[in-house]
Amino acid sequence: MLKSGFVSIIGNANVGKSTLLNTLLGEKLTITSSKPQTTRNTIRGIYNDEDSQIVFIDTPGLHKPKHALGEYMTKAALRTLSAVDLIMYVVDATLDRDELDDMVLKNLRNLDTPSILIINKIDRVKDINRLETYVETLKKRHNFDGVFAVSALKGTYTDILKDDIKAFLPEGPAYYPEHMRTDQPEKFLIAERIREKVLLTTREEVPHSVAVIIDNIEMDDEHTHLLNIHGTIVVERDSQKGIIIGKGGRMLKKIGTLARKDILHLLDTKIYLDLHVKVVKDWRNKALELRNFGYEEDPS
Ligand SMILES: Nc1nc2c(ncn2[C@@H]2O[C@H](COP(=O)(O)OP(=O)(O)O)[C@@H](O)[C@H]2O)c(=O)[nH]1
Ligand SMILES: [Mg+2]
Repeated sequence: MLKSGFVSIIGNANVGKSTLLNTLLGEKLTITSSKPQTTRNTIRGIYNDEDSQIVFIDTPGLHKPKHALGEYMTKAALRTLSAVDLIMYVVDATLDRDELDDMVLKNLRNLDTPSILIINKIDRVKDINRLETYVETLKKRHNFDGVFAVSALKGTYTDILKDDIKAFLPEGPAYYPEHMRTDQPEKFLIAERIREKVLLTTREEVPHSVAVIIDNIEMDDEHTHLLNIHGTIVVERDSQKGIIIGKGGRMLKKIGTLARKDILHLLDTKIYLDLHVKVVKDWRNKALELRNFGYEEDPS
């Protein structure tokens, strides 16, 4: 019998939720970065093997909302919790407290859903006593159904974790066809790869001010099998547009080159990537723009 179910990955920004998802899936699905609030949408990553299908739900990090975008992200994260089979609460092993633990653990207490504590980044732990104290505090605040220490980045103990996750799942049907990797359309995955390269190459407020839209994807012609992708990088201010384009267009070229390589692996096909930069003033606070850029209310 197949074991199947839904598993939510929650926790503060930057603790390694998306990295853990990619490692558990065995491939890069969601983008990651050292900048907080990299993940903006709820993304499903589907894991299949002979005896299980696990649908992981990667959520934006929970945090105190500052923008309309931030509010959307926190709501999206909390809404997924009541309907899943297991909640994975991820913390960073190198920290000894997390300002959101209180808020999150309070929410977990009111749910019937089983939850496990994942202590991530153990490859970076220097003070084991401090970590033990932190874990004890968390365990006192919430009665977790399991505690796991892993390194998502290095893949340490993540296979054991996967087996234990399966043990929490009921017997059930496959919810998605076996070849499906995610519920997100290809356009979204492509746009995210481009946004990841912007995050990688820019600093301060620029990463947070960027949205990427794919305007058009078309096959060049049947013989070359070259996929033409036209995308727009949206920013909030003229000065940010200048930064993204760079001197003599150098920055945009760099972003394009990095993104093209990555998308080539994603789609396994040759591509031509054409990128433009556009200013939409204050888009993060405008409901209509949020919808246009793909951050709409999730109906589920
Ligand atoms: N050293 C170390 N770094 C990690 C680990 N997991 C994630 N990271 C890094 O932490 C940062 C945030 O990761 P990300 O997955 O985007 O976090 P998210 O915001 O929780 O989704 C990135 O720079 C990752 O490379 C880990 O196990 N060890
Ligand atoms: Mg993330």
